[in-house]
Formats: sequence, structure tokens, C-alpha cells
Amino acid sequence: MTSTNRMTPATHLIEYSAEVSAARAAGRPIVALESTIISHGMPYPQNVQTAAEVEAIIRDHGAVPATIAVLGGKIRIGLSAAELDLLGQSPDAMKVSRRDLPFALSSGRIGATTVAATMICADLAGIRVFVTGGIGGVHRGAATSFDISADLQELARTSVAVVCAGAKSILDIGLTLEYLETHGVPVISIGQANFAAFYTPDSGFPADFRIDAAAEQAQFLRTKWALGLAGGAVISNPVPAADAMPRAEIDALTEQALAEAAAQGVVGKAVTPFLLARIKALTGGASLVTNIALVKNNARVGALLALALQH
Ligand code: PSU
Ligand code: MN
Repeated sequence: MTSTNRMTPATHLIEYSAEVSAARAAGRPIVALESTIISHGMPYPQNVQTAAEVEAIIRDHGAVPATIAVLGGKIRIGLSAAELDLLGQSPDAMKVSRRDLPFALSSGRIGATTVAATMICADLAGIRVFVTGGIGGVHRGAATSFDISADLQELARTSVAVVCAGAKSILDIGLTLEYLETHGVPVISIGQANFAAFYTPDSGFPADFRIDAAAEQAQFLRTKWALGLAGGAVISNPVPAADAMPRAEIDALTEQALAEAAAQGVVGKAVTPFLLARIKALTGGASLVTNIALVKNNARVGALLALALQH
């Protein structure tokens, strides 16, 4: 039996791809990527194609991508093309957040990691930058449903910077920002003062700090962590205007998707995947095009940040 001492590393539970192993040995910049976006966030085959393109963008900018998932009882840091395809074609892969990670590992399930679980795994692997599409947050109606994504609590405790296009308007963005403030999670915006709203660039709510340059973002993170202030940061990178959805359209369809979720009694971890799939259907696929564009845009920003953190 291994002990459960805090100092005992989880090395026996982690397996690195050859590419990520080589990057670690050479001290090269590494960018973590999540897998729930592949299994539960987008349909096949666009999910797998996007995952591969996002990895390519990170390599083109001089960093090494590490897509994270749970396979065969191991946390896998870096996946092969065949493994990305397996995740993309496993809609019943387990959606793995902090709560679920031990079970996914101990039961040998195929596990797709959320923002929260990917942060935990990235931290175990010493990876400080993570790129995704949108973070989870405080859901509308949380006062009665208590539905607050575990992503927010993870940002409060785990020292990984999360590059995203803000939070979707399926969430209560104002309350999401209040929660992050309470828990000491800085929200940094790139290129504008306001926090981004995923399909649209502007949530209407101010971010905490605007920091456009990767070198200055890196300096912010180094300073936070040098102070012993554990926890992550949200790096909000707005979707490019050319790829954004019309705000009135996305707002109306979001309302409809929320009403359908309520009418069908969708609760718990099923809520976010349900809303993502309904919005895609209601927009006739247009939201998927925006989703793919913003993740690629985040990949570039994440790679540049990982490089800047090396210096
Ligand atoms: N938001 C998106 N796309 C996503 C997700 C959120 O715009 O794919 C996924 C992420 O993996 C995120 C998770 O961590 O949903 C949050 O789920 P929940 O709300 O159940 O915590
Ligand atoms: Mn939830």
C-alpha cells in the first residue's frame, strides 16, 4: 500500500505521451487542454478535428499541447490521434470533475476531464497554462438550484491559468464574477476592459484587470504565485468579432434552451452538455462554428503565455 501522505506524488496514476515526456525533459513550454469539450461539448467529427487543429496551433506557436483525459485507470497527459478519436466517439464517456476523478481512475472508465479536473491533472503534471473554450460558472437560478460549477472552486485553489473566451450566457455572469471575487480568483481580460461572453465578445461586466501582452500576463502570474497566493486565474480572450454570433439571436435561443432544460427536469452534471447541444441545434450549427473559432483563438494566446512564463 502506498501512503496517502500529501507529499506522495500521484506518479503511479499519471502517464505522459512521448511528446509531452520529451517536452518535460527539455523544459519546453506545455499547454494543457481539456477533454469534456471533445466528448460533451461538440459533436463528432468536428470535435476530434478541432482538438487536432488546436494542438497544431499550439505547436505552431512553439509550445507543446497536452490534452488530458482518463483512460485505463491512468491520468493521461498527451493523447495520440487514435485516443482523441476514441474520446470523440464516446458520447457516454464519463464527464469527470473533481468529485468524479477517483472513481474514473479506480473503475477504469473512459473519462473526459472538465475544466476543474483538467486543472487538477495539469497541476499534478506541473503545467501552469490551460486552454479551453468557456469555463463553468454560477447558473441562472442558482439561488434555488445551488448549481455552481466546480470549475469556480477549482480556480480558487489550484494554481493553473485558464485561458477561455469568458463564460456563456447560459450562466449568470454577474454572479459568476462575484463568486470569483469572493474566492480571490483574478479575472484578466485581453484586448478590452470587459469580461467576454463566449459567443459574443462583451458580457457587459468589467473584468478585474486588462493585460494584453503575454509577458505582462506571465509577470502577473509569477507575482501571484510568488506571494504564496495559490489558485488559478481566468484569462478572458474575447471571440474575434468576425466569428461572433449576433447577441440578440444568441440571447433569445439561450432563453429557449434554458426553458427546455427546466421543462425536462435536466439537473446536475447533465445541465451544461444539454444546453450546449440545444444551442447548437437551435442555431442550425452556427454556434459550433463560433465555438471552434474561439477555441483556436485561445490556443494561440495560451501558447504565447506558456512561452512567456518560461522567461
Ligand atoms: N462551457 C462551455 N463549453 C464546455 C464546457 C463549459 O462553453 O464544453 C464544459 C467544460 O468542460 C466545463 C464543464 O468545465 O462544461 C462545466 O460543467 P458543469 O457546469 O457541470 O460544471
Ligand atoms: Mn452544475
